[in-house]
Amino acid sequence: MNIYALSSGKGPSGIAIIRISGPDVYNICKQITKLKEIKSNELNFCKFYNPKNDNVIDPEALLLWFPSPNSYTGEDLAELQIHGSNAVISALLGVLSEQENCRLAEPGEFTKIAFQNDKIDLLKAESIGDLIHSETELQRQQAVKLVQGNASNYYNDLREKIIKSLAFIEAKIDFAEEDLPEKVLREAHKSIKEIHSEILKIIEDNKVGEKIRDGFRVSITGEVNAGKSSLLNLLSKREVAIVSDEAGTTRDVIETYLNLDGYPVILADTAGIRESKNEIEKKGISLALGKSKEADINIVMVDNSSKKINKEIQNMINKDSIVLLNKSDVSDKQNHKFDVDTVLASVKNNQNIDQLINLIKAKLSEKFSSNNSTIITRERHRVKLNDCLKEIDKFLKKDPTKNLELAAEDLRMATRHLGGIVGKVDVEEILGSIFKDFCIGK
Ligand SMILES: Nc1nc2c(ncn2[C@@H]2O[C@H](COP(=O)(O)OP(=O)(O)OP(=O)(O)O)[C@@H](O)[C@H]2O)c(=O)[nH]1
Ligand SMILES: [Mg+2]
Repeated sequence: MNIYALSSGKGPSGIAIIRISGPDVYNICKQITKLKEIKSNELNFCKFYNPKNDNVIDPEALLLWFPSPNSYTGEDLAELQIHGSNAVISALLGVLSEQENCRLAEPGEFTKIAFQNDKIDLLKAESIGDLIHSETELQRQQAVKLVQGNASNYYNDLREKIIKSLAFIEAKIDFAEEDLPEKVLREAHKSIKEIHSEILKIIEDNKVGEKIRDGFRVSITGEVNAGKSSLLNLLSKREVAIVSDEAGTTRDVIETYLNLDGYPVILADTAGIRESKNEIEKKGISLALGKSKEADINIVMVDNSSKKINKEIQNMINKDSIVLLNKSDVSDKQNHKFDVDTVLASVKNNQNIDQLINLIKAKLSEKFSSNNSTIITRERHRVKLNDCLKEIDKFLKKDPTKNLELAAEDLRMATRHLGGIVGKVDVEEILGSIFKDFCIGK
């Protein structure tokens, strides 16, 4: 079967790219271009036709032809560069749909075939997905590192180290009579112990990779009427939340995803904290307190002119908070002191908000700094690493010179879990979940 899809974004655009992959791509391309010969790995200047009636679909186009196995999918693959209008795109897609053994690709199918043909491993497939979906600079940088295969090499190396130790133990089992010194077993044990602490180090990372992929959680809490919703609207550059001088306007948690100067952030506006008898408002306040606890950074907002700050608000302030004393346009002398980062600002006049953004960024990068060259970007990797650790734990609890069969089985399981991250085993179950998030044409 041959598959085709629009690989560039939806038109209209200057150029659109349609990809075709499969065993009959060469013939299909000959039919629709009428070229006598198609040169591989270079640009073929051509016209695209509807072979049924010889109508020209695009009079000036380019064809790139990558014969198997040196293509993205590992199959024969062509990239058709055409004028990017909706009409040209749909006419050419229509012609392709009429070719024999040719159907529209499913989301991520080109990458899935690349994986199945051993062109890429699972980590790379996932990271290509991340690169396509990256919205902020930090996400792009993280995806680029993964696409370049640093993490794959790292996991493969670890796995090979375990396999080496496993080989010694198996040798001892198979050649029990022969003279294989016990020292070898102890060394294998030692090497596995080192791997154990390495994996522990990767896991204890404050989930920075996942945060960069999914967004850091920042909450805005504090006094009623302090300007919390105004801040949400200012940072997200649109009217997300209702702003009013009536105290207690916001009740629900309002979340918005934004790119804060390269940092992906899920920003939550919440109900102001005060004594209230209203059941709905009380619920909102309880949600607000919950958000402040689960946030990576909590912006506690207070009106700088406030005489006294509510106890409950004071209790929220900790090392993960930034206090924002708002409405400096009304009173420009700082009226309250705190022993955490504090910014005196005016949301209304957009004054000192850049200082707030810089503080958020500094705090995030401090809290989530990681010396690890390998970062975990998905829960799937974390689960596999934890499973691997469990097996290694079992192994390390055993006497290095006894129960060798059982010890070898622990290590075999450990390599399986580690291999699962890059896709060496247990592949089928995870395939679907990875590729379904891709776009069609990739
Ligand atoms: N003078 C001044 N007024 C502001 C500033 N920021 C917000 N306001 C005003 O303060 C009032 C309350 O703003 P909101 O953004 O609704 O405050 P809130 O904290 O979300 O209020 P609740 O949802 O009721 O808790 C509105 O009238 C805003 O226009 C500021 O920097 N200076
Ligand atoms: Mg509000």
